[in-house]
Amino acid sequence: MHTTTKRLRAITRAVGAGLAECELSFVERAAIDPERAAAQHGAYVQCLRALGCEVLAMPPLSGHADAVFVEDTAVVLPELAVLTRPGAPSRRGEVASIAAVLAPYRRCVSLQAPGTLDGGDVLRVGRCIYVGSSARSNAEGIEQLRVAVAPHGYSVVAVETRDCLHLKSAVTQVGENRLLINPDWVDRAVFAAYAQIEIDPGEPHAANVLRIGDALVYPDNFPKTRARREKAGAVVHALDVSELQKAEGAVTCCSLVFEA
Ligand code: CIR
Repeated sequence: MHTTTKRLRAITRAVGAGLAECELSFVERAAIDPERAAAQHGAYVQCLRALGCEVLAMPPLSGHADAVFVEDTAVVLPELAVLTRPGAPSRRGEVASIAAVLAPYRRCVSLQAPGTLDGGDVLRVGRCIYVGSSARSNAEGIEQLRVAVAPHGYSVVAVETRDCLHLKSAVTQVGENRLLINPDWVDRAVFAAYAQIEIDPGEPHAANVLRIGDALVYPDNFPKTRARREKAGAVVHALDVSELQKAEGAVTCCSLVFEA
């Protein structure tokens, strides 16, 4: 009998030459070195491979400065993929090419105007999907997500964020029942059901971690928060993503990781 084994896959998109024209909301514009950004992204992709992902690497998308941040274009669940309608109009043209890559692996449904939603606002913990109610994700987009996922047993909880771009700027999952959180940017009471580890207050951007299996992919410029995780026994892969951070990117945003 033929059996297929599922494996981890990660969609990524190479850094485009126009990254410096990116959208910025809470970060001051600073010169971005495109070659350095590409090298940092290359190391990130290598890290995903080392962690067992088959990387579905896409070429840059011309005319779309932020297209490297593929996370914002889709919410990939085991049962289906929800293609988003990103909150920034400049980013909506990124979605079609991601849909084409996802189609062999998942049934895809699309959010419709006037709904908007960025994948960076979506934090799934088991069957609960928290969605940042942010400048990028509106009530209509969150409601459409709820309708799409409810038949599969997921609940959707809208969460207010403040002073940050996305919900996952403020909180991500670092363990089975454990979150890393910046309580200045999101109300920690919303996540009272989980163990919470606070970021070091001197590292406000440190809450965004990419968890692959038990490993954590993490920027190398948050040493104090990282030390807290390592002390607790976490395996942390620290990467220099400083040029991507200038584009208000972080580690979750550069991939869509799923099993298929
Ligand atoms: C933007 O503002 O849309 C991009 N410059 C950064 C997007 C980062 N996305 C993410 O963290 N999910």
